[in-house]
Amino acid sequence: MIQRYTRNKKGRDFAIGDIHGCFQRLRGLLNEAGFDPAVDRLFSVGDLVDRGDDSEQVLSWLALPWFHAVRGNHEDTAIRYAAKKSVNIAMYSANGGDWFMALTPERQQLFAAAFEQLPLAIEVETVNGLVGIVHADCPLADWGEFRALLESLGDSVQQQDREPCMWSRHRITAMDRTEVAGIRAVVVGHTPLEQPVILGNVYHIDTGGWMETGRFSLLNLDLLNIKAYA
Ligand SMILES: [Mn+2]
Repeated sequence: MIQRYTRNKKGRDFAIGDIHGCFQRLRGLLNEAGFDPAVDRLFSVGDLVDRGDDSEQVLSWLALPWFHAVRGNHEDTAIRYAAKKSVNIAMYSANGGDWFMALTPERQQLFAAAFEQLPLAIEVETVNGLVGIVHADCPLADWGEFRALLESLGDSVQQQDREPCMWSRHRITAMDRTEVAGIRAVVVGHTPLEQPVILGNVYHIDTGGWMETGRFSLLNLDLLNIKAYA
């Protein structure tokens, strides 16, 4: 449920907002950013699929040694759909899930198995301390307590504890600037914004790179600076 990455002493670490099946665009911006797959690492805030044209490429991206992602609500929905748990079909379709529902059951299982490997949270050691990544929000006031919750409960983390990590919009809606204690910064996506928004030490970086008019934001985890890519 939580994965930790030790400091990258050879290259740079970046976080990217929601990709939503726009892997071709992502490839372009990585070239533009001079991303070096030999030494650099890219961390995704989740929501890898749905909406863009390249959702099926997610499996080959997840197999890359320099690409790591947390689980977004779209991956969560795919897992639930493949497991025949209750999913609001109309909403899933409206949110871009048609490609997934059109797959054969075998292919759905293949994607769901890959998504089930994705943790709810990632920790990255950086030059100035630990940075946490979660799709929607850190649901607790202290990152250490959040980590303890994820570690103690493992796969049996209850739905009421998992949901806010992947679905919550409370912090951004309320413009709540309360810092998450016990961590240098927390990086989230989930809510598309015109510009990245930093509330306390929580970086909201989904700038709708998957939208026609949106941009991708690439956050350097050491420097905590953000560059936008059209
Ligand atoms: Mn989302």
